[in-house]
Amino acid sequence: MVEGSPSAVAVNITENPYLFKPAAWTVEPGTVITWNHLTDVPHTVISDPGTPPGGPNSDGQFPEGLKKGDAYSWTVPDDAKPGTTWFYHCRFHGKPGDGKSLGTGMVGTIQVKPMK
Ligand SMILES: [Cu+2]
Repeated sequence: MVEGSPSAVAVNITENPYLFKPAAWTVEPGTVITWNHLTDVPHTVISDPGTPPGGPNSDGQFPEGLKKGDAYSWTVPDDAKPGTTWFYHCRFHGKPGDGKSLGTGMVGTIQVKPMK
């Protein structure tokens, strides 16, 4: 996917307070999501326990967390079903939910567009 195409979206990691911005995206399967790290302290993008397998997890690429200037990209699986929802959190600044609801602190949501 080409950056800037409708199939690519971005989440900025910002400070004061630490946030994923926007905190929620609703996207089509195959969308590339890129988290851009813009603060001075490390952050992570980790799917909450209980969310569907194959969700975002920056630890594979950035085991110590993303640092300033890093970007982590994850592609929504092509076979993801409408309405599939991944709640995620930063393991330094957020608390995961139970897989069915959003956690607290530095958290976000990626949802596959529900059926019309
Ligand atoms: Cu963080």
